[in-house]
Amino acid sequence: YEGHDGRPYRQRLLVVANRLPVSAVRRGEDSWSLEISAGGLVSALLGVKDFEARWIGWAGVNVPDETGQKALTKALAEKRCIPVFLDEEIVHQYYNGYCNNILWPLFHYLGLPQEDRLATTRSFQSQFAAYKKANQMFADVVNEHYEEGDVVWCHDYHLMYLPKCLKEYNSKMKVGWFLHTPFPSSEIQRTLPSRSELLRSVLAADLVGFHTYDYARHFVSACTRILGLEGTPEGVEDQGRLTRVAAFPIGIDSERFKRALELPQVQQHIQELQERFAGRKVMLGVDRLDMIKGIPQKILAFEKFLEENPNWRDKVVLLQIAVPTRTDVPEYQRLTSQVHEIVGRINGRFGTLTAVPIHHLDRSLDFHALCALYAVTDVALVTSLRDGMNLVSYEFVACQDAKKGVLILSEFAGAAQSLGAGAILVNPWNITEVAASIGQALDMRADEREKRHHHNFGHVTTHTAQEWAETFVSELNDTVVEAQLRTSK
Ligand code: ADQ
Repeated sequence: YEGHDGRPYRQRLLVVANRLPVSAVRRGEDSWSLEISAGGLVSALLGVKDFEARWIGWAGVNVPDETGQKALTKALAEKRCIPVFLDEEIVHQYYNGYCNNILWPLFHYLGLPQEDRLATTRSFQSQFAAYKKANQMFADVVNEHYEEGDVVWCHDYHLMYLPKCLKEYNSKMKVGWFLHTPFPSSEIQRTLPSRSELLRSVLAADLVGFHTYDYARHFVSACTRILGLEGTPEGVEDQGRLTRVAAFPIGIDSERFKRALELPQVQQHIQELQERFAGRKVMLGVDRLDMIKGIPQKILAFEKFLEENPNWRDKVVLLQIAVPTRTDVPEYQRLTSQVHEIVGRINGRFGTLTAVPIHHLDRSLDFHALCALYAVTDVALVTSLRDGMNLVSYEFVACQDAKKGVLILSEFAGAAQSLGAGAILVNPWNITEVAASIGQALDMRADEREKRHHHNFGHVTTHTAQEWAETFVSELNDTVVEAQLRTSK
């Protein structure tokens, strides 16, 4: 294999995630069009030095027929992607059920299903069986494509059962697993009916990574309390075998944002936005519309701020951009209605014939529009109730080198550990505190803003996504070498 600069790649990196970084649309019986989602994760993994990355995952579409599967596999191969085909029933039970209805809320401290979600708990066993079956299907595809010397990196809560399946195929396979969400306190993990089986499966990996030291510590405590294993400063030991556990905080590709801001069309967009909101301070929220992002709490805090500060009412605007996700789930539908209801009430209460205090958009923005918005913002509001890291806070900072705006950041986002010194940290549940911090941010002196921005900008531009991926992969390689040394001793 050959690298970017003509040197041979040292190794292949098989990146396994629930979703491939492409959207696939069927154009005919045997033709597909593919669009690569150019997110930070993709550029990070493509940029890992000395490794040639290949992706293995679900393409997000149901392809029941063999002709379609063959054609899609061929089209994806050109993008270095390898599909795992999941049928509708498996997707329903594994993805909508076990992943999104059980693990996602649990890992964000929202607990196991109650009330209407309880119906799903009754089918818990079948959902867990589907979860294991789906993970085994991923393992089959990895095993089919694995070549000696490859490094396998599994991603996220969808694939906790995968390390075990892979090691059963080949105990010498180098397997790493990284969790993008928080790992909750062991007291929360204890409530999960399949707690031991999942922990043991993850422990089959050689390296287990989290965004923060706290999540890693929670994982080690869960293994000691629930499985009775020994936790060491390096990880978890089971009968002489060590699974290394550590924190690898993710970052973004900050150069991509810098380059975008220099484009004439983005500059033009920035100017239009500045004219549109002239005379008003711009506050911004960008989130997937998910319970964990604390959107209703954020909007209520903004209402409280307007209530207590009449002088600001016509001088500030909140732009809340919320991409709808999991729209077929009743809880998410309720959240959307709740947010619309609150926004409508506040706009009715504080709006005038010419201006409203909140612009709420239920949609995704393209990358350039997002960069322009970040650049014109005076205060960004990230009020997640829990969040593994939160990359929106990083993206905002990366686009603020000219303006040096203020970041209000939830203490329950992983990013609070890295951007805490530059941001105003808040408890998102305390609406009075968030309202006060909005006032503090809007009134902050330029020298103070500059100092805070300087701290955060330095962090975001040095701890990049590429550095994150490289550190994880090289540590995974070292882990395996160490383990081999141990056994040969
Ligand atoms: P997410 O929960 O999706 O990721 P986040 O880290 O903030 O949260 O990333 C969201 C991404 O989507 C950002 O790149 C953002 O620009 C984009 N996005 C969000 N709303 C958008 C909109 N309206 N229009 C366009 N783009 C939008 C999960 C975890 C996080 C963790 C990441 C990475 O929940 O905690 O930081 O994975 O590990």
